[in-house]
Amino acid sequence: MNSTTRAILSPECTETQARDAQHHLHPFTDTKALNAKNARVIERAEGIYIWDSEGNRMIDGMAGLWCVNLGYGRPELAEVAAQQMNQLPYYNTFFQTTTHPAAELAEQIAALTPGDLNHVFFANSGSEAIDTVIRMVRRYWEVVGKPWRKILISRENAYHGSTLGGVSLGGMGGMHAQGTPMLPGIEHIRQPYWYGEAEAGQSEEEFALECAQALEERILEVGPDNVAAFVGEPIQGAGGVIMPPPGYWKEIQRICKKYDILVVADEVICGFGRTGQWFGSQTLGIEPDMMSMAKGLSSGYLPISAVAVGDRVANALIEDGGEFNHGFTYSGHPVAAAVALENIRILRDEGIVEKVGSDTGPYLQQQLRERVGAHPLIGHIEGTGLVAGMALVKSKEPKTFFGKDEDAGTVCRDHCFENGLIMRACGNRMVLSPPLIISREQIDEMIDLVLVCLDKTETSLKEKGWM
Ligand code: PXG
Repeated sequence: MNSTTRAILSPECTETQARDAQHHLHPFTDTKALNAKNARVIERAEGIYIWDSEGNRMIDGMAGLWCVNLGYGRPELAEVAAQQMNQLPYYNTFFQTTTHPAAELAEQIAALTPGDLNHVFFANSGSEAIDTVIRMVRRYWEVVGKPWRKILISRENAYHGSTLGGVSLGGMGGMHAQGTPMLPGIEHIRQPYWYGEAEAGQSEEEFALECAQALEERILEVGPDNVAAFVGEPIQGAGGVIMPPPGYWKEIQRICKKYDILVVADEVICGFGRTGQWFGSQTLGIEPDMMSMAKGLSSGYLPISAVAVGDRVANALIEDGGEFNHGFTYSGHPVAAAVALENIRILRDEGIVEKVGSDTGPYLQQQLRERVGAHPLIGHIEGTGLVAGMALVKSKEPKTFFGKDEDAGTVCRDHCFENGLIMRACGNRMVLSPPLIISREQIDEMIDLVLVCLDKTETSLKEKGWM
């Protein structure tokens, strides 16, 4: 059945939709609006494709939510999970106890991560990893005798999760506006979004310096001795795939070093091959003191996250910190850890990260720029490896963005859904982040669909009078 053929809804599916509408509150969703049209039921998946209950096949251009790096349907992951569940489905890591998978995964993460990130703290989601970062950096400064160093600095339009710590550290205005107040002791500086925010004629390098220097200005405003850490995604993901212009991270690091401020890379999206190296820090030239990771750590097959901790922080906590009063029931969950180990083994043994770096990543970037860049709706394309963001514009020259109420991204996203492609809209930026196992032929197929959907979007936007 091709992607445009519609089957009649099975009774099972309509029942699921009814149950869902009656009882399920979805994340980041206007439930009333959703219930008026019903949720789409996703039933199965294989490789880069997912199928809904109407039999429509879609390319999952988002790898779920930036996480199914290995693609769907790898039996090895199911097998290790079943084996581990039979042997030891759960035990905690609180009671002076550990498990084989948790210890081995800590060792493997320490070996995979760059620099001296030699210790690992486990959690279950990116948000929990970020909460762990917040508590751990503040605890570090307490242990080394500077308990007044509390402030964490991050960026506007950053995404660091949805727990109170994650949402406060993130820089999403719409999230900050709900469930207030946010956590104190967090500052946000401007994001390095050159295409959207640079002055006319400003080079990428000039703009990079200006954005990084906003960090130094803020440090001086709040007092250098009050700042605990700077936290940033190597490439902003949910913010629309904002690729920092050349020189940005180098300057951020210089400033952090000057004022003795810890650097934390939030690798929840960039980690595990997305950028063509194991971590975005390697691609962007960041030498972090700590790294948060989740998503691609298990390719999303089970929830698990981790914070990799460098020697400076780990040694202080271990030698002088006593008990760190923090942790989760499922920290180092043996089944999730076993699945993460198998995921890493496959990524490594099949050379998947290297392939993204040398073959499919550059191919996607080149094809997008050559084929999609010329489309009248696309103002600019940025990204590296298998992650890309595209700015939708009313006009390229002069550069004109859509207005506040002109939701071109959602119009485009809906056309994609209808035409067999999952492409996410972050405001009026369209983003792609497909499974890392995507082949060149499948990239061609995905880009063919992107072009079809952009044409349909252009027609719709003209009908609405937005273009
Ligand atoms: N940090 C980063 C960089 C993330 O991208 C989190 C932390 C939080 O992870 P958890 O596992 O708690 O969700 C994320 C998550 C989107 C979208 O719509 C992005 C994320 C999560 C949900 C939706 O792009 N990123």
